[in-house]
Amino acid sequence: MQPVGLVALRAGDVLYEQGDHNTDAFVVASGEVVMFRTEQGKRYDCETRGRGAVLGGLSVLTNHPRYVGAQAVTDTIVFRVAASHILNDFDAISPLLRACVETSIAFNARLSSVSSDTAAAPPAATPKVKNADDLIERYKFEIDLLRSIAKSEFSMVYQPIVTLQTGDIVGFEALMRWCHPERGFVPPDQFITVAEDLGVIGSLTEFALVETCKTLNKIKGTRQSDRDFFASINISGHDVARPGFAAQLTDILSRHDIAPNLIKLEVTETAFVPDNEDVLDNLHGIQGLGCGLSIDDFGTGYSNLAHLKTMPLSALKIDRAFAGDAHCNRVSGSIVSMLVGLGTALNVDIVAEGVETEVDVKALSDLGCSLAQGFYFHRPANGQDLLGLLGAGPRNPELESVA
Ligand code: G
Ligand code: G
Ligand code: MN
Repeated sequence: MQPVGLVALRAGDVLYEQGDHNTDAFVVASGEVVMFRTEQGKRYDCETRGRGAVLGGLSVLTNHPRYVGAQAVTDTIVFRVAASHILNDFDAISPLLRACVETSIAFNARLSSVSSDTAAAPPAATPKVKNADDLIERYKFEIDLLRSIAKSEFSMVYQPIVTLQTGDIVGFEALMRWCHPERGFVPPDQFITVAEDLGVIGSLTEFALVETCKTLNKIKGTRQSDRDFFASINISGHDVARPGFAAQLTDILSRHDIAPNLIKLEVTETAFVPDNEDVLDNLHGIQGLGCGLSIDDFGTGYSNLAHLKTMPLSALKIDRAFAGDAHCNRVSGSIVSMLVGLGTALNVDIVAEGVETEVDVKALSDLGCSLAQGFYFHRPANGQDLLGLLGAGPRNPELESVA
């Protein structure tokens, strides 16, 4: 079952009854719901809740049957949010905040038991949800993302990676694009983390791997098949931590008949902490298979340099925060120069990202960088345009539709 869904209620529909099992909570998107409880066969209406209110959250957090029932007063739309989704989020918040919530729940429970002893409990105030719009926007985004994953509304573009000195293309980075029918283009920075939170990043990673393999096969079918270009694919820290990821990668490459040494996987340094068995198994699996491993945006996270000793690395990608102003900023220049030295010592490639001008090219080659990527050379291109850039039309157009 998907972690988030939409439920449309007609006026009078009961969403859940007091005592029901609590598999979900709900967020009101529009309309109005009355909370009611039943005692000795008599119904008591408590309060009504509107847009942005959370229903059923307390029983999810306490793992208690529904304390009260919920019924639509008008035609109402609610987001259904799986209990497991809420409990995962709850586990991820700071222990202090979690303790505050748990204390409030316990306090609330004590208050209820006191007030049910005294005959006339004062009516509870309707809670005001300050960030209702944010909450609703977030759930709409999650639903759109899940629907787009189901419908495969994603594509890949490819940005060439070149030899800095000559501009010759040696490989490319695969970048995901989400073009939603109503939202338009949504940047990966926005949807990748949400896909990670929802636990569906694996489907997107699989899509990136499969599409890139298909593109490599199209390149194989061109005249310049004597030259191999590598593909650098972004994966998430969640992928590296998922048991069986290396086996899945092996399977995809063998199904598409792709030599593993043509694939480099890019992981950001913060996600790249080999601190548990599954991560280590995957890293060694990837290394054993013969794929490269690059650290993305190097220098921007909290690198534990000790990890460099143990990790099977093939490249460090210098974040554009440094590469882009190495020509005019002494600190950035020193950092690039230090990273080039580190690359030589570790025997790994150094790729400068975000190269936009000729001045950048000159500064970075003076500092000893050998590979680069950026708008100065090429913008990300779709698969067809990439084939053109690699300097070869299809050897046989029919081969292309086979690939
Ligand atoms: O579905 P869930 O059990 O999470 O819903 C609990 C909500 O109902 C909470 O907001 C809680 O404060 C409220 N609630 C629980 N018992 C009562 C009650 O006796 N009276 C009122 N007014 N609200 C209640
Ligand atoms: O496409 P753009 O350059 O805006 O990408 C920004 C960042 O989004 C990339 O640096 C990368 O970290 C992330 N990203 C892009 N495509 C993918 C992808 O297919 N998978 C993952 N996990 N991250 C991606
Ligand atoms: Mn990257």
